[in-house]
Amino acid sequence: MDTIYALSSGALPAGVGIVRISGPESGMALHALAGGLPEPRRAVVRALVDPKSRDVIDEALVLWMPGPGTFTGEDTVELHCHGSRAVIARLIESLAQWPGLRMAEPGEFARRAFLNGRLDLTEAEGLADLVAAETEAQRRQALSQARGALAERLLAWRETLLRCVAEVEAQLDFSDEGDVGSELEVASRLRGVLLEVRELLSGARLAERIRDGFVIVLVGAPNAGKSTLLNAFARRDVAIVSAEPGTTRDLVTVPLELSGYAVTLIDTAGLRETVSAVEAEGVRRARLAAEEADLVLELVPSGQSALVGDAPAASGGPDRWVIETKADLLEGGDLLRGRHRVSAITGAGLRELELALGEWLTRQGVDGFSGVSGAAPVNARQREGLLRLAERLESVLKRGQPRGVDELLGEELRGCLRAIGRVTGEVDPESVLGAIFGRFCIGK
Ligand SMILES: Nc1nc2c(ncn2[C@@H]2O[C@H](COP(=O)(O)OP(=O)(O)O)[C@@H](O)[C@H]2O)c(=O)[nH]1
Ligand SMILES: [Mg+2]
Repeated sequence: MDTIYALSSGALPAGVGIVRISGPESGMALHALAGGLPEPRRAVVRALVDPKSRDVIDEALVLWMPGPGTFTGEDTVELHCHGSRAVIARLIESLAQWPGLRMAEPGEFARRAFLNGRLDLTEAEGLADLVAAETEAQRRQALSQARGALAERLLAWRETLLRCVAEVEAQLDFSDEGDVGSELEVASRLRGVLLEVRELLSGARLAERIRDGFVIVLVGAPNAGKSTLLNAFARRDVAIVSAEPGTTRDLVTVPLELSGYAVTLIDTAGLRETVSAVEAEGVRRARLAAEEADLVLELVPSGQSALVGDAPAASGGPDRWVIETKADLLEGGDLLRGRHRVSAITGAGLRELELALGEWLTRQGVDGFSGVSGAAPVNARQREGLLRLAERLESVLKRGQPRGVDELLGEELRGCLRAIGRVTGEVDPESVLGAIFGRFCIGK
């Protein structure tokens, strides 16, 4: 096993630059650089000396952490140097000369942690999400995932299934006839697991929205002021604004943060009949985006009636709000209940709309979280894995008339265990690991 090293802290220059070393040679490397090994897990200040030239590279805070109780499970060293490009370059150059040492690949520290059983795949994904987190809700969710919220549930299900397998095998060994009592017992345990899997799956959509952003789509007639409102929220000129109707054709997407939640705001082509093939495609995309959104804002110039009106949202479809635009052009006029009125020119109503959106997001988050206890699947891989597990459990439970414990039942239970193993990474093709760990940065 190679010993790997990398700059694990951020862009240089910085106050501190942390170089991490992991693997069997890390103790030797530290010994050579710092003139000895300090007491394990105690921060000490040492001059780091290039073993060949005897040049002092830097004075650093040094940590020696022998495995296996480390992040990677291997012997690990951390060198907290002055965060200058020259210091880090010189240190890296020095480490590169050591036989058995090489620069780490992206995600290689985390990959070793996974291979050494320090993390399962869901915890590793949580860690990648935590490093990438930009909003408060993302941070909370990623941290809970990295600390094993989902992993714990998977482990508990695995134990239950293993107990069922043991029970089935014991029955097969000791009796010739299928034991119906044991089969019923196994079925009741499986039902318990299935209930929990379904409960977690019910939180999947919200968890994925928290991770990837809630989708809010602006729709309305041409010239309603959609692109102007998008720009106002983005606080920069993202979409082209023009008095010419039919200007926006493609979807224009802006990532935002509102009330601690990640949001993707999408501007669309104005909805109208058109002879232009390009614009018609834009209208098609607009309708599609609105169908898949979490919230649709229908923009209507103040004083005009809405396209779809203020009809309640179709059940299961996205929420729909009517936003009256260009309030500055209207004198007086009552605002219908439940509507918002804004002017992108004067800024009137924008702050209120933003607050209302924040409240809506918070409601989604709070409602969705109750009952899920932060263990929901947070990405498509996890969701599909749990769906497959639920299907397998359902098919075992659908055996129809109890026919007693038999070989087939044991096989089916093993199928369920494999489905769990695929989520935790116990059973996994190399390509999945590559895709997951390749997403990490170097040094993680
Ligand atoms: N007076 C006024 N004009 C606006 C406002 N918002 C947009 N407009 C104008 O309405 C026209 C169409 O705006 P645009 O954002 O391109 O509409 P879209 O077709 O819905 O994207 C442009 O000339 C804008 O300057 C507003 O709040 N007040
Ligand atoms: Mg537009």
